[in-house]
Amino acid sequence: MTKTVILGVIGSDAHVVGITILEQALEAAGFDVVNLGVQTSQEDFVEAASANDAEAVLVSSLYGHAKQDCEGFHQRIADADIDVTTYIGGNLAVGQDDFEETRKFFRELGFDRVFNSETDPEDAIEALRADLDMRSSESEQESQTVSA
Ligand code: B12
Repeated sequence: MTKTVILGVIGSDAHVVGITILEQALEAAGFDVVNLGVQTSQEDFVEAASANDAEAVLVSSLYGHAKQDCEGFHQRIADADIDVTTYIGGNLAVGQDDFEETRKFFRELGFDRVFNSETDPEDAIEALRADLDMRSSESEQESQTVSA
């Protein structure tokens, strides 16, 4: 069955090239992609996920303000009573910080996976295939190998 994923750049961020590449790669891999484009609010991500019965929400952020833009995002998802896998990727912090710290921060916010700006779209696709296929089987989920 085709899986629907929501894709967009959060906050006031206008960097469009990354999500365009991701959209093309995801579509080529057989996903139904709803690309919300740049400067997308938390509310729009949640509404689109709900309206399209999406399996996953992929948030992109390049301009260094992802931490502020994503505060409360998972509470909104919970309030909307939807069950989606959430990924975030891009240049998630200002400057060259320790990415493991950044990953930890966003995992604690509630994102299932956190990707840096070196991510090959195929890595995200592999992770999505693993996560979305395994939702019905927790034991399989534990054995999956992609690290993000
Ligand atoms: C082009 C560019 C711009 C263009 C954007 C044009 C457009 N409409 O897209 C313009 C000139 C408008 C611009 C503006 C700004 N920019 Co700019 N920009 C860039 C630049 C040079 C390239 C970005 C790009 O297109 N990369 C190519 C794509 C293919 O790669 P990508 O975006 O990284 O996406 C890939 C991965 O990150 C990953 N990915 C991205 N999102 C996600 C999400 C998920 C879920 C997953 C799995 C993966 C993933 O997969 C993508 C595909 O491979 C980068 C520097 C750089 N070399 O990256 C700076 C950069 C992103 N910009 C930066 C900044 C600071 C700004 C401004 C704030 C500058 C200013 N003071 O005005 C503004 C912000 C404006 C705004 N409102 O967004 C900084 C961000 C710094 C930070 N995070 O610490 C960077 C890193 C430059 C730098 N070294 O300082 N920018």
